[in-house]
Amino acid sequence: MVTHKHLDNGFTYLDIRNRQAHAKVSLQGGHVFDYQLHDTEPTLWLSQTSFFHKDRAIRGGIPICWPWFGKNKNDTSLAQHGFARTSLWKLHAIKEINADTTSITLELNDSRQTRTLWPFKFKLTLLIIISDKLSLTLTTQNIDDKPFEISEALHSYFKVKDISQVTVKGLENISYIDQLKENTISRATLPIIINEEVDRIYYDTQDSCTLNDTHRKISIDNKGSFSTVVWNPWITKAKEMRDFDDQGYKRMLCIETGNVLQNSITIKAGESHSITQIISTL
Ligand code: TA6
Repeated sequence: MVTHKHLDNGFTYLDIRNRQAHAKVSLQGGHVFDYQLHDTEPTLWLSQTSFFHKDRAIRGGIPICWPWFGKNKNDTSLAQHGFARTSLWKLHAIKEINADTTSITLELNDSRQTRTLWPFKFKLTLLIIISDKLSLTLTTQNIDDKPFEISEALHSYFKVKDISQVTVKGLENISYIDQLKENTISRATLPIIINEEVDRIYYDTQDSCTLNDTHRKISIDNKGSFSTVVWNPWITKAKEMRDFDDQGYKRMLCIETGNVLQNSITIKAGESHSITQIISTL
């Protein structure tokens, strides 16, 4: 069942329920901001102080970082992570495939406003499949007459019981850029543990990884992605962000499927590229 609902402040969203799961998706930002299997804790983390406002990305769920990840390399005054996550998307299709599976397709097209930020014609499609797994496929179509380069991420916030008990397996022995140490290159031989601020871009990897929590595992599989970003703001950074509740860092970890920095993608005129993240809560 898919119903249109709204928060007390009028923020509207789609409420999706089927035999397997419940999810919430806002057209504002093309943003999945809740997903959970029935009778379990949400798989995605949502800040208790998130804004639900047209000019701000929801803090949590899966923000869409596109057509650039991080700062825009040509104009650092532009909003970090691009404009897709603060744009109003169009609802293209709702398909209740069966009792266990629902798909939602959202679309974002270029406009005069987007072209002032990024001078290209595009069609962006987000296919969200909600079942016992959550799958997001972001497809970029270049409908311009010249190639363009994008960097992108499905910036997923996962909910954990206690960050100090979490490990992430699958990224051992893969080089990463440490965004907290002047982008030095490093690699770890052991699974990731989080006991301080972490902001790492693992690159040239298509590997899946698994978030091991005390009471469950969350596996993250990718298609069309060559970068994985792992982020936890820890204490100080969490306090600095108004839309990030101060204790929230203990209950979340971002594992982001993307194509970032040297893994940026150039799409020729008339061609397209897709990136997929598949989330399984085990
Ligand atoms: O997740 C990686 C990252 O680029 C971090 O450096 C941090 O800035 C995070 O994204 C959140 O960015 P935001 O613009 O949503 O506050």
